[in-house]
Amino acid sequence: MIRRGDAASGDLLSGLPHAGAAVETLADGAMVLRRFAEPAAEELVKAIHRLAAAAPFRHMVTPGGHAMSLATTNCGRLGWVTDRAGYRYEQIDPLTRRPWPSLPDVFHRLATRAAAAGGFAGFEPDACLINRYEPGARLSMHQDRNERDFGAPIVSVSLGLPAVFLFGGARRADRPRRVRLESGDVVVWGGPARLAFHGIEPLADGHHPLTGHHRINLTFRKAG
Ligand code: MD6
Ligand code: FE
Repeated sequence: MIRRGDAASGDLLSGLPHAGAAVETLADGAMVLRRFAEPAAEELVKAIHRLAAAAPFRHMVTPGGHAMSLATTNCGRLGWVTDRAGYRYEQIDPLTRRPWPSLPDVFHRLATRAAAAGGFAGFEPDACLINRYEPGARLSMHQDRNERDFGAPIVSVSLGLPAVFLFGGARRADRPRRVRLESGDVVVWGGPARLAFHGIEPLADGHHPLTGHHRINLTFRKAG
């Protein structure tokens, strides 16, 4: 289903409806808010550069011992980490041994407005995972299940190079849909879709004015 010019997707900077916005339903509880973050994209990328100066991007290691192809950092009270000991949330960045940088206002504003536009009013993120993909980087099919409360949605923001998002069902074997995500697109994801399997196909080479040859994804969660 596509609704053009939905008044629920407000322009982040002016507070006015964003004329280009459209909502595409992926499944019950999951939708793409096309270009919802576009008005804030430059501000978001600037904030990401500041955050990465305090908590650098790094290639985390999976519990199986493989370095991830994408580079990761976090902001917010809790940060998602993986190493040989497993997947979990930590208040302290294991690389810098300091708390993660706090959630910038522009991040918080975007995440809560997108969640509300997607039907999840009252979302209060305490964690933002920042993933940076270069050409060839991918994310294999997984569920997001390290958060305490699956009642809260996830809000996922794409910036820079486009990617193919794989959106499956509650079982790993469910055949996924392929959804192209472009800069400014926001996926909101909760309720009956909260534990759907999903992943990102290997990033195609390219250049984007905002991010050069990278795609950056922000995922906001209520983790604690
Ligand atoms: C990405 N996203 O888009 C990775 N997880 O780079 C995710 O893993 C994800 O987009 C949960 C909900 C939405 C997502
Ligand atoms: Fe995920």
